[in-house]
Amino acid sequence: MIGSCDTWSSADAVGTGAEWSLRYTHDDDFLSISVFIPPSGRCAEAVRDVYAEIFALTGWSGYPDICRLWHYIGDINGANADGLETYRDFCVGRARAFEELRPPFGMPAATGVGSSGEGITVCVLATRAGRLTAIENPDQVPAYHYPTRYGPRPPSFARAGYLERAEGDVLFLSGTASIVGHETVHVGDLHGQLDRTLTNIRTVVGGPNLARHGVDGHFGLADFDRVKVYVRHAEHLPAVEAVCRAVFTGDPAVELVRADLCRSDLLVEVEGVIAVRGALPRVLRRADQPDRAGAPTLAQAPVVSAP
Ligand code: 3EB
Repeated sequence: MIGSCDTWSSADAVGTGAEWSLRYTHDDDFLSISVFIPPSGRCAEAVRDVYAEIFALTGWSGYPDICRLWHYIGDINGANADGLETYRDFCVGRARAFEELRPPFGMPAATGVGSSGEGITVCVLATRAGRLTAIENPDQVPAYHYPTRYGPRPPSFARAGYLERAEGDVLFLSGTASIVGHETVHVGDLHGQLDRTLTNIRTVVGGPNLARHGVDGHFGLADFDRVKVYVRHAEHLPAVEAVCRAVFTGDPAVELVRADLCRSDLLVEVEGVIAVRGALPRVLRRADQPDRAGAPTLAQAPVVSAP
């Protein structure tokens, strides 16, 4: 990934700080954390340690539920010093952290994509604002049960997270790709992958699936307020943009990013946010989308950017 940066702003008073290797900022309801893991021949242990710090900070600072994680991984499909793919090495460390430390919120919604820089940047959004439910997709094996042919330890994430809160619920959709069961489908076929990705998204956010998870709600592609699309090959960007702008009709900010993806056969991955009753948390509004026209932003969180 290159040239992309999420700026999270808040109209509330924010606090900022640093603890161990973490930098963080928070308002009343949300805590955002970013951390950079420098490049090395093997990353699993450093990833495990950073996750231990993240779980410790979210726990004792009183924002216990991690509603969203983003991982920007340099040389994601390259090999580490042992010949293991960087993404698989990363998954080993992350799985160890979840096993050893057993966080209270279950699996979080996440994205894991390549970065054009070196090392790994992890961005976290945690909350104390409501009740968080992990959502799976019945057409996909839960990522944490993927078989070992995709790596020694499986990825640790849920397909979505549903946050019920007084101001309005928020659905955080994880990075979603053309995977059925645990297998990549439509290998080498951009439009096939995009169609399957959109089908997976409809299934995850649809009423029957949410009801299965005890969540009252039913959504479609038109309900998304934020959409980000990661595209492996730059020449695919125009076609992917045309399809996405046609189906995400809720006038969200559809952002497209060129990025490598965690399986070398994946061509496209889509993530997003649905804010029920328009209640997008302030930390998820873009700097150019203030919640009241003309209202100044009192304080701005540190920019979280992928290298
Ligand atoms: C997949 O479904 C596609 O490792 O955190 C999507 C979202 C993917 C998050 C992660 C990976 C991750 O397996 C890849």
